Amino acid sequence: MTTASTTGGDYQGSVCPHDCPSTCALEIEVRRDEAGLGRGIGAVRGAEANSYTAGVICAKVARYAERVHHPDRLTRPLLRTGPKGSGQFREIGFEEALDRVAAAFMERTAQHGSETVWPYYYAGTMGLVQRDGIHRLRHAMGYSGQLNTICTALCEAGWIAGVGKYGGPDPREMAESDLIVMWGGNPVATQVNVMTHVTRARKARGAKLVVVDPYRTGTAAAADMHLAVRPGTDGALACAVMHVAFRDGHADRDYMARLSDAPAELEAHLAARGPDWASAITGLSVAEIEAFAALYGRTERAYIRCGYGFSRSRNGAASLHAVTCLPTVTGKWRHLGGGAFWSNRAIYHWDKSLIEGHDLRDPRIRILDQSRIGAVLTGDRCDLGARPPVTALLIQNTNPAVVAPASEKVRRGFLRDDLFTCVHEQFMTETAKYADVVLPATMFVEHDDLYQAGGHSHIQLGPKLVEPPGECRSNHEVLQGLARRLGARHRGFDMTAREIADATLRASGWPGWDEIAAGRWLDVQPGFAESHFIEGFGHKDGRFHFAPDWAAIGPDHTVMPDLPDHMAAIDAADDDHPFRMVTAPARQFLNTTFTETPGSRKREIEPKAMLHPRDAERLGVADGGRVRLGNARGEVVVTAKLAEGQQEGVVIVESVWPNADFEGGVGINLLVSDDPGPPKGGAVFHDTAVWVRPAVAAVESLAAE
Ligand SMILES: Nc1nc2c(c(=O)[nH]1)N[C@H]1C(S)=C(S)[C@@H](COP(=O)(O)OP(=O)(O)OC[C@H]3O[C@@H](n4cnc5c(=O)[nH]c(N)nc54)[C@H](O)[C@@H]3O)O[C@H]1N2
Ligand SMILES: Nc1nc2c(c(=O)[nH]1)N[C@H]1C(S)=C(S)[C@@H](COP(=O)(O)OP(=O)(O)OC[C@H]3O[C@@H](n4cnc5c(=O)[nH]c(N)nc54)[C@H](O)[C@@H]3O)O[C@H]1N2
Ligand code: SF4
Ligand SMILES: [Mo]
Repeated sequence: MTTASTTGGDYQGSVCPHDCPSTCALEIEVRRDEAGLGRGIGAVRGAEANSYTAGVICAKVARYAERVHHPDRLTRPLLRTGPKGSGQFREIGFEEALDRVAAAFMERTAQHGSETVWPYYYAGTMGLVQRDGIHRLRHAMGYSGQLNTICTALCEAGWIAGVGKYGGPDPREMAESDLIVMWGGNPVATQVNVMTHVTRARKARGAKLVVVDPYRTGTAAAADMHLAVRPGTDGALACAVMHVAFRDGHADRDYMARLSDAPAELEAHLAARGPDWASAITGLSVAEIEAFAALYGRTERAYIRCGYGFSRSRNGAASLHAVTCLPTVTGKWRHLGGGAFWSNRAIYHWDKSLIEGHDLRDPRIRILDQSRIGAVLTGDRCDLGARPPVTALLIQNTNPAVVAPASEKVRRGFLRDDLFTCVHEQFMTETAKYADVVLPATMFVEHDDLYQAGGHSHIQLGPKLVEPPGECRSNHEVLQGLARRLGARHRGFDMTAREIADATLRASGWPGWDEIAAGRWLDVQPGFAESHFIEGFGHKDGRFHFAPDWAAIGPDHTVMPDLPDHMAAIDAADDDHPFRMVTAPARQFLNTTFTETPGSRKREIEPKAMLHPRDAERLGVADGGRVRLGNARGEVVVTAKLAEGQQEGVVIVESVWPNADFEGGVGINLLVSDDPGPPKGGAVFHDTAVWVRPAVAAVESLAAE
């Protein structure tokens, strides 16, 4: 798609590559040289013609030119010259850099076996070829596997437990709902397009928006009702709402008899879980719970949009499952604009064998937990057993030195002398600073890729639009270079990224690249009956499961509740740690991406701890004063910000700021545990008990002594 622009460039179709369920359809202004080659980008806007994006994108991506043309972008391969983490490097050639990486991998493999190399990646780009191609090298070489737990594992477990399939009512149907419940998510900051469809419903139908979130986010501030639960108590709220539905005649018994597994057991189980019970756990008043339950009970077209936030606790999978039970008890899945939604990932039915090299996979190779990178690198026997240590890393699209839990362990791991680390990055992140070899990476406008959307239903293409700066290479090109040197054989290494994308589309039953490009995108939302589970849910018996088979989902299943419940497994506050800390996403950042762009930094200003004014008063802390937060893992110092709209005993630190932006260079994930959330792992970023003290008081009391 090419249209004229007013500022000289032409607009080309693309798609936002970032880890955000909105996966916005973009139009990017391309600046060209005399020969017509794309040399840079100008304005970035949302595609009006895409029915989900509807012309709206977030501010941080609208400013993308400042990221592509950032003066600090990495453009040359670097070799470490100073101590690990010092940031001292010298430039080397790309071929030499790849030679060194391959030699290090071969040398360590000879010493310890192939599992000693851990290709470590995540979702800095969501393009299927550039993100997931690393598995092809992994499988070809027998390198260690990665269990992806840093983001979606707890949601996956909770959703699949009841529904049995990753899909649901078309997210655009929110515009036709009378009640949208945003449960544990903050789309104003994290996926702005949800708000487009909510706004449509409010304008056209007078729809209500209810937000369940421990603090007054931008989304909560815009809501008709904000339920400021204590973190990690959503299961209790969900149970009480179902209790009221049974009590007040809003339960759809015919529906449950037809399409659920254990409605009678559920009703009996919920008898003791009413609003009084839930009030004591959630900290909401009985009146708030009754009001929400009544509104939900009487509204047919009620759409629950599950965010990720409330899953990031030790009981997160149980809580998510409990929430998905609501539309089943009340039969709301049947209605247009009704039901619940988390992710549409199953509707794409990708055949990723070419991208990931499935044919080469050896099931005997160990799989290491991504969120426990600190434990793995510091040799924790829980993770390694009797198998070899990890002595070499290839890292693409992720910044674990900042984003992973228990960051002190991560730091110690990266500092190990016997560890060889190659980081392929766009910027000198804190992870890249620990590397022995840093390789410069392309950005999405500089390489070809294929994208799916978790939060809607479009397959989209992101073609290469501009030439990369300096020597930047795409992930695929780096993998090709390493494969050649390591002797890894697979036809995927001999194809271009676009050829792989095209072949993957066709193998998955979709039209090829050119055909999709001609139509700009492909909307693959299944029809109403399938999306609303009219003929049945995803399990073999076609029923929604109130009593999940947790054992089929993950190894740590014995701790899971038999029926939806408040699972009291959280890091509860106690006398020594009276606050529950949530590290919710900052609006102008995307994880740590955009922490390098001036437009985002100047709006976020600095890391802050949001405290209830009464807590602040009790602590003797003023707005703008410094506070120290701590637990057994350590302490961090941040600026206090007084905030109404959250309960006392709750502290919010919006994230993910670089560690370097905190006093002493230790970031917020120092305090976050790397305990795996059951039943199949998952990082528990919003499940941390801490103490809070005035930061200056400690110094004063020392002085007084
Ligand atoms: N601006 C911005 N956008 C982003 C990101 C970002 O960092 N910044 N990150 C991207 C990524 S990787 C993801 S996965 C998505 C995540 O986007 P979301 O689905 O929005 O999930 P979270 O980021 O975990 O947190 C969302 C909200 O959950 C709330 N929350 C925390 N604990 C609880 C709880 O126990 N109960 C309830 N009810 N709510 C709770 C938090 O206060 C927060 O407001 O966003 C993506 N978009
Ligand atoms: N405290 C706290 N911690 C959190 C969270 C939280 O809510 N609170 N959220 C968690 C969640 S949900 C997630 S998903 C993780 C995400 O954590 P990460 O996956 O580490 O996400 P980013 O920080 O955005 O890092 C992505 C990196 O990929 C790089 N990158 C982008 N595109 C490419 C490319 O094409 N090639 C290469 N080689 N590199 C590229 C970017 O420059 C960036 O540095 O963080 C988690 N950490
Ligand atoms: S809302 Fe999400 S998908 Fe859309 S442009 Fe922003 S980060 Fe990208
Ligand atoms: Mo995420």
